[in-house]
Amino acid sequence: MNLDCLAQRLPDGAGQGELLDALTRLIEDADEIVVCAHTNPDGDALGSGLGLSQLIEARWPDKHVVNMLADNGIEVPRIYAFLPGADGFVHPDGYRFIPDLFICVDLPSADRLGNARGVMERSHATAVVDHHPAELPFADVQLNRTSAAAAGVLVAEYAARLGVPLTSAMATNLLCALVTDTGRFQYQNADPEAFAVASALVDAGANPADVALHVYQSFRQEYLHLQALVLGRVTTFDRGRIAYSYCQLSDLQRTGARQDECDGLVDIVRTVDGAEVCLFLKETEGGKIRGNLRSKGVHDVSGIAHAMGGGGHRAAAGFSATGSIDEVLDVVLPMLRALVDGGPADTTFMKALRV
Ligand SMILES: [Mn+2]
Repeated sequence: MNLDCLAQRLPDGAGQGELLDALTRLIEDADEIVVCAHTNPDGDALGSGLGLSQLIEARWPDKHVVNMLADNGIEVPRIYAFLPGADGFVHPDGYRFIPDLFICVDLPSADRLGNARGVMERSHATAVVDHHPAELPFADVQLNRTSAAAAGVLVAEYAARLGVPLTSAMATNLLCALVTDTGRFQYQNADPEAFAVASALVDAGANPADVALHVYQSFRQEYLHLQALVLGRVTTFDRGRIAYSYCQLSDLQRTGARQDECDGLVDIVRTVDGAEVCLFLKETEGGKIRGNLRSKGVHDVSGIAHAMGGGGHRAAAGFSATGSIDEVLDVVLPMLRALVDGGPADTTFMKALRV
């Protein structure tokens, strides 16, 4: 499928064509452009950001486009280091300029910009290209299409609208975005559009086997030992409808696994037969607990993430909380039980735990 076919499949940018044109005007008015995704970047954050910056450079070679990580002092997670352009990210504390345009990708809230928030705030103009449910708009051009399986889908759609042929580098980045956000095309968001875009990306030179090799078949032994610990702790309750597990900082020390390797652990929990909703808790430096929620069916877990001060999609959401893993379980498990049983949640302790 070529880009023309893709443009036909996405005739009006699924209703967002005017916003894409508004984004074009912001880009045309800018010289210095920063593209940045959310803190703790995943495959969609990195892939869609790199794909978008490469698209802008292809269409407007005179623009200076900078890819920024939201956090100071972090590296691109090693499984994503193969992405074309991944070696070119800058950190907020190493960037002294005032951008004409700051584009957030895969980011529903300025809160998740981490250290890059100050760079956005000093930018002359701002834009969002995202597929999370819109929270409070925080940019001049706010494109949130929740039906898109990944932010990378919106970037592919933008390329089609601009009529810019995808390079194999762009296609690889966008395919990584799509593969990871759909859980290898296994989640509920793996819709016809996701497959149509994937087809166009493979046509343009992306190699699915190569993406899979780096992202899913290149784990360090230390990480696999951590996986074994997390697997050993999988617990179900409410007749197996709820499953959870967790990872403590001491587990990292014990196995030698690294914090940035832990993002896929929630997917272990969701493999439990019969589990309708899943929770994975990860203890992080500074006494915070990062929570990942997943729904395998009809339940919408985003409300619980919101109640905990986080956000996300109905089938995949997250939050941060203070307290111990046990304390967070004491708060979130009753909410999950209320969700699957249809009853009211006990949120008595929520305020105390919110960050
Ligand atoms: Mn995403």
